[in-house]
Amino acid sequence: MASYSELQQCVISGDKTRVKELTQAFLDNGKLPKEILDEGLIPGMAVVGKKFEACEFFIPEMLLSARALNAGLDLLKPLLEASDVKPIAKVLIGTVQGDIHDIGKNLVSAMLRGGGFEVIDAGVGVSPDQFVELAKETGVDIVGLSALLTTTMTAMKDTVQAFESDGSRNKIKIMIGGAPVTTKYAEEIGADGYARNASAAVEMAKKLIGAR
Ligand code: B12
Repeated sequence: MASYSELQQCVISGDKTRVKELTQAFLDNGKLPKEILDEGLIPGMAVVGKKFEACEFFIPEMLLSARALNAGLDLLKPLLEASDVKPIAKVLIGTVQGDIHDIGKNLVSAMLRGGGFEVIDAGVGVSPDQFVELAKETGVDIVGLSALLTTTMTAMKDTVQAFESDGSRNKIKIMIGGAPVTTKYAEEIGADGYARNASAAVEMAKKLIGAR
């Protein structure tokens, strides 16, 4: 039986084929999708981030690792999303303006769906006005903002303000997440909550709509 450290290594080396094989093997052996994520895929990607910071990895390596991670996620997503309960609330989620990182957002979407939420995914690079428009069109209860760059975090503040200016801020709850974001930042910009990972995002969403 393969180990989670081998799966981590394959994410780090960007070996898409092997990541897919190992993820499937863990599933065949009865491992839970969430465990495969938390013990294998995500820690592997965390190492990639550290290597990038230490200038040992550059964009091409990061992209290869992201592709490898996605190959595993593709197998896990349907299982994380499998849920036959009636949606408890609607969530609009997107990566903020200027930011194209979407792996974390996609994971949060999958876990929210699995947690019984209906999710409308606005994609990446979503401007404050687009968030406001989409939230209106779809009548969502919660808006989720994702940012992975310190330079795009400020777009979260602009988005909260766009809801304020529009007069629709009191109709929705806003939760934020992404590597550079913190609870303190959520408080500072007037968001309703922050969650550090996809499972915590589901808990936070339930808390925000009072369904816990
Ligand atoms: C993969 C990756 C890329 C890929 C993205 C592929 C894709 N489709 O997403 C590529 C190669 C394209 C890329 C590009 C860039 N990247 Co990049 N990237 C990463 C990397 C290695 C991993 C991110 C990731 O997917 N992590 C795995 C997921 C599962 O974790 P996550 O995103 O954090 O999401 C979890 C939580 O944060 C939370 N969450 C996320 N969103 C939300 C939303 C809500 C509502 C909630 C509640 C929770 C939540 O739940 C998620 C699941 O658990 C990080 C390093 C890191 N450690 O974060 C750098 C990193 C984010 N990138 C970085 C940089 C600098 C860049 C570039 C600017 C590089 C460049 N010079 O061009 C560009 C930016 C392009 C742009 N405009 O956006 C820096 C940011 C530094 C900073 N402080 O701003 C990082 C931190 C690397 C580093 N250590 O320096 N990147």
